[in-house]
Amino acid sequence: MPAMKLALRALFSSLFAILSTAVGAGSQAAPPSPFGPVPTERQLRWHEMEFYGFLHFTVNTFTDKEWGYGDEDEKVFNPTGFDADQIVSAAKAAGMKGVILTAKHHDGFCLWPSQYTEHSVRNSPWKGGKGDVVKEISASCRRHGLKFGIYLSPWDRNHKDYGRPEYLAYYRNQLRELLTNYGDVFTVWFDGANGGDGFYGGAREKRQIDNRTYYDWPNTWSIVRELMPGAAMFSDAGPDFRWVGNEQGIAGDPCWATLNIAGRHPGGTSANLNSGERPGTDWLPAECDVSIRPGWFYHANQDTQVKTPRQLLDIYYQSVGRGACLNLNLPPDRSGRVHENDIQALAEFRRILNATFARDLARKAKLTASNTRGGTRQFAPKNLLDHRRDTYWATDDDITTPDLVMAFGKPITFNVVSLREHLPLGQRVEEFALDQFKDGKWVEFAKGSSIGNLRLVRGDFITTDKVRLRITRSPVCPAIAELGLYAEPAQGPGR
Ligand code: FUL
Repeated sequence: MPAMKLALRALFSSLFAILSTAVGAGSQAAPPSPFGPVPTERQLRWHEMEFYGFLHFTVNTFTDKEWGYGDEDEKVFNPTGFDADQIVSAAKAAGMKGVILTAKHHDGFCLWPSQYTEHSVRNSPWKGGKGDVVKEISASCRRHGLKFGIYLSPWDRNHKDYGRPEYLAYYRNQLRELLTNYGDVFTVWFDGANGGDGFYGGAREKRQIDNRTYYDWPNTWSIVRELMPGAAMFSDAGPDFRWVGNEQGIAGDPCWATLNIAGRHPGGTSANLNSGERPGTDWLPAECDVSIRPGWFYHANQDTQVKTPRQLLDIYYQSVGRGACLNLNLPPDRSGRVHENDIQALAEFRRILNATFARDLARKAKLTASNTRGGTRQFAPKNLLDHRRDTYWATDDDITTPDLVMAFGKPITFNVVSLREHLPLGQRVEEFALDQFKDGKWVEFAKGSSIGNLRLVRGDFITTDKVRLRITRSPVCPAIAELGLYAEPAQGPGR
């Protein structure tokens, strides 16, 4: 009998070898070539943030203004119970991964004791002139595991030299202070509002600047690169991420991560910032900035106008869910804390998001793709379910419109589909469609175009035992990192 056993074993092992070659198990295939502009490491880290917050806080909080003229007495800045941990905890509880503080807004008042001006917290009664908001917020971020970013307004309505070359030296000195004394900074936010009337050291006049040339941005950006190489820089035109073109927090559909950067500059045209441009010469993804209240700064008369949890959710789906990052402003009040109404709205918003994304209903699906690159495990559809950005399903180079079927074995009910591309290979897919298996046939329930960092398709509830993804237009083979299905929890009536 041993001879028979040996023969059987030989037969099985050759059968196994044939099968392995057929499905390509264990074999390797080269990854797809990148398509178009691709993100830098710095941009990839920024994409992973997805949701962070602004903190607009300065003399305006106490004068009830949105834009201070620049002649405010430092003594007006006097929060009665400033609590950095309360502010940062509010951001953290909302699910934010970082906060960006207005270290200096257009009024020129500095929230840190800058050695280059008297117009700062040092001359305010707060903490007897010994306070430093930048220090307290950045330290609290470190304690709570949030990243810290700065907003340093280029337009300065207080400074006597604004509009002249001397002001640039002042601005850059302040940037250096902020980037050397307060630990790690994940982003520097360069605002585009420019020029006009102001105090300007007592001149009280109108100063117009040419925002294409005055700021000499490349030399300011190089300071950030030198002192904080990991920081991603924002402006209307990058260099690392762009404004989305509105202050409602809504990205376009589509919202491409690419843009033609030639001829653009901070404070310049907002054409196509909402949708991005395809083809585009540069990877320049969008940030959606919006305030939780009508104003950027706290105004007591807006306490009843805090966005509702449902409004915040709609914004989330139209920003993060369209491949952008969401920068949601939480303005501290005159006590120096985030108001209770804002905290409550954020808590319910977070509860709903957590309940939605706690369980990926596709995680046990059986996946069948019309093609897998090289037939290898390395690019197999199961990579779609592991919630990792670095593994992905890809097809052979000549297969640009593949299908993928997810079978659940029993009906599942969902109303949100998530898709993510593997960004290091560029933004590839141009159109996709989703089908449900209904009454014995495939029925389309959604279609879309840009995917990029994330695409959340949110619609009516669907119950089905099979879902199909069709890539319907792509210039190259797709590289998809994630495909998930989720169900929003039931919500009460009203908004
Ligand atoms: C704008 C500013 O003028 C607003 O005050 C606010 O800071 C917003 C985020 O950016 O350009």
